[in-house]
Amino acid sequence: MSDCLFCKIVEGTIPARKAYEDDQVLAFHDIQPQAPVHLLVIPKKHIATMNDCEAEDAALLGQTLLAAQKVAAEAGLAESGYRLINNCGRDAGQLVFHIHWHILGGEKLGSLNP
Ligand code: DGP
Repeated sequence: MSDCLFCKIVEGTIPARKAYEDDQVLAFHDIQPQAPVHLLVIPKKHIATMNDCEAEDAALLGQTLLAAQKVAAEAGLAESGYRLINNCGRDAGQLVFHIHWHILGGEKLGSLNP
């Protein structure tokens, strides 16, 4: 998609510090890290949000999550743990409308429990 920031990172027209890449998935460091380790994992295919996923994307989504597992392990987070977050839409604070998962770790993260 021509005006999508993350598609431009996939194409290489906007630089990013890549952590993982295969034929369908890319992971790179977030430009505004919210934790000592903050990576983004995306399918290369442009899907705007979680709401836009279709049944035909099931394998791609699985591949993206397995890549996230691998990236987290390579970042040294497998034992200590990490948070995997997808923001979907306005109320979640989604800013980039190309589906992505944040990997956050490297410190004890705040509890999500009330
Ligand atoms: P979200 O709010 O879930 O849409 O998160 C978007 C994330 O994308 C946010 O944490 C900052 C990151 N980001 C925005 N622009 C760039 C960029 O040009 N390069 C990189 N590496 N990350 C970016």
